Amino acid sequence: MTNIELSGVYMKNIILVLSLTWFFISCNGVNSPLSGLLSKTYSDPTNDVIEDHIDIMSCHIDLNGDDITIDFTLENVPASLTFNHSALADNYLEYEYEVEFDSDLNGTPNYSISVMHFKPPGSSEIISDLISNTQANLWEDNGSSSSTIGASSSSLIGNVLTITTSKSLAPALSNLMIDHVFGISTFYTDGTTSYVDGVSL
Ligand SMILES: [Ca+2]
Ligand SMILES: [Ca+2]
Repeated sequence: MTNIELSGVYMKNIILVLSLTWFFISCNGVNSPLSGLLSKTYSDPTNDVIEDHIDIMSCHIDLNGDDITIDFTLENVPASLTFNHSALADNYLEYEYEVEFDSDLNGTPNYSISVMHFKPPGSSEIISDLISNTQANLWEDNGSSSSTIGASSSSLIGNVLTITTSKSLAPALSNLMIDHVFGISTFYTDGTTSYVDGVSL
């Protein structure tokens, strides 16, 4: 026991060195090398959700250049959809097309880009097109809360929903790679039943 006690400081130093070595290896990505990919097309089965307008067939993410461009190819997006379902409570999420990023690779997403619609208080049901009734934004997620930090733009051509976001909205966006993609999903509710689709990464 005496020898172990005498060498306690030495052991602590060894543990410190090993810890620092692990830390630097982790920081350098040696344990999980990053691909460096800046674009990727993700495929998803068709008809794995009954609502065609949120059924992802593929999602292309392009991180080249000054913008982040996301193309959701959906099974079928009708020219008109129902918004502000009477069965849905005020302020609840009704539509969402979202890509989440984990920019610091700590296992928790901290940015997301989405097209969404929340039912405004006191609103009535309307039947209208997806783009003019949804908001497109960059969100920053801080654990329990999320806040918009800038506007994205969105368009729908055929069944392809495109969301474009300037990297200038947040410094961390400039370093994003495909490795940082954390989740790709869609959501829709009619106020009674909720539907989701998501891509397996
Ligand atoms: Ca699908
Ligand atoms: Ca993170």
